[in-house]
Amino acid sequence: MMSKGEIVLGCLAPHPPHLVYAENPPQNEAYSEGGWETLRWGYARLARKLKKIDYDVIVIFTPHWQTYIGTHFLGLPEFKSKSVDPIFPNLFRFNYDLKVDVDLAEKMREAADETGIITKMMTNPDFRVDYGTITSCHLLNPDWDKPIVTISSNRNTDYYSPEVMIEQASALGRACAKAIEESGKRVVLVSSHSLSHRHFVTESPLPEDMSLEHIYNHSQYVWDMKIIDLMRQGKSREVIDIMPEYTEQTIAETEGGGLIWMMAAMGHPDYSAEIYGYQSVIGTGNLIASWDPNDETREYVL
Ligand code: 2X7
Ligand code: FE2
Repeated sequence: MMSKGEIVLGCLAPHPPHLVYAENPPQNEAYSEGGWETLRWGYARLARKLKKIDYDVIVIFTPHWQTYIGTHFLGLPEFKSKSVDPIFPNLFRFNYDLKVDVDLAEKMREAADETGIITKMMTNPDFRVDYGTITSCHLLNPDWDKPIVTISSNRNTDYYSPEVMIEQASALGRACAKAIEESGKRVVLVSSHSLSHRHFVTESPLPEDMSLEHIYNHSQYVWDMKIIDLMRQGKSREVIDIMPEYTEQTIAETEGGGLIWMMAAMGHPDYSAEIYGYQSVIGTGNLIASWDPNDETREYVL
């Protein structure tokens, strides 16, 4: 009998395109002099941990693939194109060629459908994968040697309320966890987003000029620290409970449902999150963190 599949790690992986720009990978057309090292070095450390973990596929939830009717899943074995950030085309024009685990995507779609969630597979070969998926996946696994599945963000917060988002994204998380278990695969979950999200509306002449980078305001910083403190203490349920107020006060990118989805899929961990770094990008708050269900490999990073 096939052994049960499992979630081997959950990652909170912010996706400012600035971080890819700062790395100067060959896939990106723009050129930079660096920047945002606290986040990039944190990502590099988490990427090294991932290299030591035995896993089959990365499943990533992104707020930059926004769907208004249901939840969509990448549904073709390969997507190849150029992803251009609509706000920062000066920083991010990334040539990607990525592989999808369609079998797992279909299983997750079916499990979600069984619980009454509206779902769809994305089977348009010309579909352009969003920069959230590409940025988080590139920084976690620059070798791109694992298949991925991207899950869209159904706009429950905008359309209904933050409370409805908690209900819907949690149901989706539980359905994905069930499908993963039945698949027999070892899966890394990724919730791709920043925390607080008020940001500057003008860009400095040199985007990577770190003398101009700082959090947008102090309240935003205090809220982010509150969330990080709860994560350190293993209080993931409390993080979800205060999320409606947090999201409203800081316009946080948690509104997309990614963290809610991941915490529900992982059964709301009561162990400490591993913290890899926190830094502002054009004034937004960005945290890299992971949840390692394995007591033997879980680390106290920062
Ligand atoms: O999508 C983003 C983001 N979440 C944060 C900062 C800057 C740009 O893009
Ligand atoms: Fe974003």
